[in-house]
Amino acid sequence: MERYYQPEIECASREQIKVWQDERLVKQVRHVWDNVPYYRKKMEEKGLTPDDIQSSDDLHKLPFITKADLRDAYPYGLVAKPLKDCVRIQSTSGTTGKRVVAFYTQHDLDLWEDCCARAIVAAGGTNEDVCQVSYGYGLFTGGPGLNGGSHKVGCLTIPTSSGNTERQIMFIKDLSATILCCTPSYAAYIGETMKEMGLTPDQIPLKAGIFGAEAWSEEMRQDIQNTLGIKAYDIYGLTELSGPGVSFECSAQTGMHVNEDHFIAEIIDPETGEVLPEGSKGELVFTSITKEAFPLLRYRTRDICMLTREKCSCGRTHVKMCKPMGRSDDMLIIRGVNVFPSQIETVLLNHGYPANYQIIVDRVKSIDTLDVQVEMTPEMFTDNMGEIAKRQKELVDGLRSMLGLAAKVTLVAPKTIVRSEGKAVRVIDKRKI
Ligand code: DLL
Repeated sequence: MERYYQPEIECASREQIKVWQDERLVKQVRHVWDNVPYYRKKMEEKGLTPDDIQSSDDLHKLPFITKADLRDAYPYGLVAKPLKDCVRIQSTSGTTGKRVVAFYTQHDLDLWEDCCARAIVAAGGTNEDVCQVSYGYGLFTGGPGLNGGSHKVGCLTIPTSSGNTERQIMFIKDLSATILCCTPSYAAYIGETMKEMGLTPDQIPLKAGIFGAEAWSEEMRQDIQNTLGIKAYDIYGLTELSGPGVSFECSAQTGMHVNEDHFIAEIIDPETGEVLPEGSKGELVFTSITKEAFPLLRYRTRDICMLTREKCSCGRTHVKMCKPMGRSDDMLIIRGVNVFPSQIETVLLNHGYPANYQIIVDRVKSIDTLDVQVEMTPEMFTDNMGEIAKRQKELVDGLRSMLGLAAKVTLVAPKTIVRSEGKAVRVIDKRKI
């Protein structure tokens, strides 16, 4: 039986959701107009006043906010509440440019934790569960978000944070953790380490995992589910909008319900900014309609995605987004061809390889090169050169038919590729250096 954390909201009628969105958007636009000069200026530049926004049907009139705006306004330029009312900051793990710093009032934290609690309950969590949170704690939103959600559900919460993998496994076993929250790449690493320790899925008490913060394929989901003997649920979010819990997966495991009472989702054409009809693939844009301290209107996420309002078997009524198909800014353009790392991952996993790989892009004599290094599992390891060459060719062929591009594939020995405890770094683009 499907369980919900806030059934009256999660299963509300579409009409009710529209009423909430209309009222809250109008209020939010007034709030930023009154309190954020940066927003007021952007709206004035478009000739808009709050009176132009009467309902969510007028959303498309508002200007977009981009990461560049966040940098321009860094650090306090988009804060909509006096700092004395703000109680927390979180920040992105971004390695390039200025970090994004997001602000929260106590009320914002409370709503964020509700969103994470919905995700945990959708994954089958109750107050009988032991929930191990192995996302990083600190500035990264993963640890604090799921930690708060786990408390709200009443789970016994183990705040391990990421790293120290053997200790993670010791806690899972000794304290009988039933739910694991971490990045999918770290879940795969924990699974691999358990296997090496001789543990089989039936000896591991876990029953569910809530994995997100990075792109992961369906094939990787199957792999993790099999190694850990669990059901693996996706969760999505970004620091700018609070963190994990903007959307989450239910028992159907076919996309993530957006918490539409807090966020309005749109899909736009990333080139023209035009809003696309339901079912189209494009850039995901979110408007936060309940946040007090750091409200963002029409924030361009750069994530490429699709939305569907098809009826879901779980009974939830909120719109579903598919797994993000990569980021428009993570897309590699190799010899003019658009390549998403997730496409390469799909080919590798379909051929039975683990998700331990690295993509190295370079430019030699003005020609782009794509080199994919893939780890063999201990079972498939061989030093027979003929066999290795044959397998490499199979992958080259697979990549050519997926991408329409010639790649070089190098099979490497087990354990050669560095494991990730947080978000995995899959791509090294030497062309930018
Ligand atoms: O990654 C928040 C989070 C923490 C989500 C824990 C889920 C679990 P940022 O570090 O700001 O926030 O990164 C946000 O990560 O725009 C996506 O590109 C990517 N991302 C997040 N969740 C998923 C997911 C957190 N489930 C950026 N699938 C987003 C694919 C994801 N990509």
